Amino acid sequence: MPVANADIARELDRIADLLDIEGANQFRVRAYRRAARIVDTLPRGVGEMLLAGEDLDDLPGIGKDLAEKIATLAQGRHLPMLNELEREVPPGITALLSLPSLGPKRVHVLHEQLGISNIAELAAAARAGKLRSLPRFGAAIEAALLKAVAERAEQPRRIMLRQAEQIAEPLLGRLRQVPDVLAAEVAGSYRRRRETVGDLDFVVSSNAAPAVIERFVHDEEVAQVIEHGPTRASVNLKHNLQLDLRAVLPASYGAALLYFTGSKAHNIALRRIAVAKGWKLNEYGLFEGDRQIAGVTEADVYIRLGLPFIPPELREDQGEVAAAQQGTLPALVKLADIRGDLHAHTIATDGRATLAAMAQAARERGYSYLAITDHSRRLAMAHGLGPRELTNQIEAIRRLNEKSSDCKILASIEVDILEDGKLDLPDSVLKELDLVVGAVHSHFEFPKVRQTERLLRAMDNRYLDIIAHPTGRLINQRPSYELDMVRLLRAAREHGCHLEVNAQPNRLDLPDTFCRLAADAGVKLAISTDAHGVEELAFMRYGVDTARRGWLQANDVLNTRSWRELKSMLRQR
Ligand code: DGT
Ligand code: CA
Ligand code: CA
Repeated sequence: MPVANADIARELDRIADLLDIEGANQFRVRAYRRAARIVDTLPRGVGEMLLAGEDLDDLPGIGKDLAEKIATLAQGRHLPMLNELEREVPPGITALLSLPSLGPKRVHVLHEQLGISNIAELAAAARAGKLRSLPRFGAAIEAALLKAVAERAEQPRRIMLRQAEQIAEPLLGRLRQVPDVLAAEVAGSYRRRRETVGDLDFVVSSNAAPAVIERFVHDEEVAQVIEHGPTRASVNLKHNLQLDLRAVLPASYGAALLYFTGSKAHNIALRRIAVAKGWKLNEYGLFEGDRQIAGVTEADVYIRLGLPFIPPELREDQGEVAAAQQGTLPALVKLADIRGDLHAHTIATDGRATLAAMAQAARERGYSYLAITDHSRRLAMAHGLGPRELTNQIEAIRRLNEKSSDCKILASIEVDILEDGKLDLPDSVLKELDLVVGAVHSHFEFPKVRQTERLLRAMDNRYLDIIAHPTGRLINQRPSYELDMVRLLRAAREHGCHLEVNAQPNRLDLPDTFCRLAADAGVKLAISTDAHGVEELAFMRYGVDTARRGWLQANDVLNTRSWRELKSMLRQR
């Protein structure tokens, strides 16, 4: 149930923005803004207050109507009024708010006077000098907007892999249903499982390419056709993502899949091997003169080049071709190797499911263990557990384990690493737990040395087993805090402490390149979902994707082991 206060506040601010853009009554707009600030600064979670039977309209500045809306949001439900506003206001228009000096009032003017409802229209109007004479604008603002729009155009916009999946998979499903489509796959960075993708690349095998392409460009998801020929199309999807489609004959499908999976650098490395043998490699096949010698499948091409199949996640020209030649490619960890999850929350703090429900979901996934790691008290926004509540939870876990033994629930904690590197619970409490996960949730701004030493200090605590989301980054949202990763890994290795690969799709932390550094440094990693609900246990596969991109093998990963074996690798237990 609990939705974070900050998220509720964001929704309220969005309502205020939309109302303001519409030109609504200023009292009304201000009431929502004020409510957003009040909710954001409450010392306790709105969800918790409601559970305690408190009336939100007792809060100063919040009337009955707003109190009801806040309660609806706190339960994670949609507000009909917000849905209606989203329908009334043109879809691209709120993107304008992300530009400097454009608040709702100026956006309202742009829409009302010039009919501008997206960034492209704004850019055109600015270039034509139409903004400077508008009320609330001027030459300086027009110039600043022109500059901002130009900078934005330069920055490639990349979307997170999970969002890309939600768009690509239904499309791929429909494409595979098209008559004459023999096979279809998403290639590109998507298939290499990069954390973000710049666009989608579809490869299709067919003997009737033109008909397939024709069908595809009329898909419901296609917003605009950029380019359209007999074997290829480039389109913009409604989700503001570009998609490149290539259709080839079955004899070329493997070669095309290989080529469009990339990376470009990997392709170049392969082509060099082909050329050295006097052959030619392109998206149609491997050729000796005019004769095709491979290309029906990818493996076919690799074999002909004298190489084993290289998994897409490794195809970044980071030594994989040499490793393949020497027969030293890693046997990458697989989802099926994972035997448990070492980071999950319940309603005791900011999770959405009960302990029993999480345990049942882990059992259904066939896991041998699940660590319950609710927050420690310092993380007030998640109403963290103090020693007494934690003791109660340990009791509840013990009872649960007595009832059923096939999936062991581990009593654990996501303990806050405080400003000075101390942990937010006394050792006397930590030592009662099966496993201790520690995490930084504050002071992201510390300079590198101070932040690194804070984490090293945390590892000095002999009960700390795993550092969760070690860099603190949120993809497309917040960069990593400054950290000397090499020093951290060396210390982790010395202390026998472990790091996490957090599988939340917007974290993927450790990032792939650091996974590889960690394995090289001899540090074992836990791939954990940080699930805040039963459905999020399924995020495990994103963590595995990241680990595979980091060259990790099952042996590098803690939770590929039985609990017995894992336990012997923890500290002080
Ligand atoms: P992205 O879309 O930025 O996330 O990354 P990719 O890797 O999907 O790149 P994209 O969409 O530009 O191209 C898809 C694949 O096509 C790329 O990974 C390799 C191949 N490719 C594209 N351009 C070239 C090229 O000029 N030479 C070679 N050898 N391959 C290319
Ligand atoms: Ca791509
Ligand atoms: Ca592309």
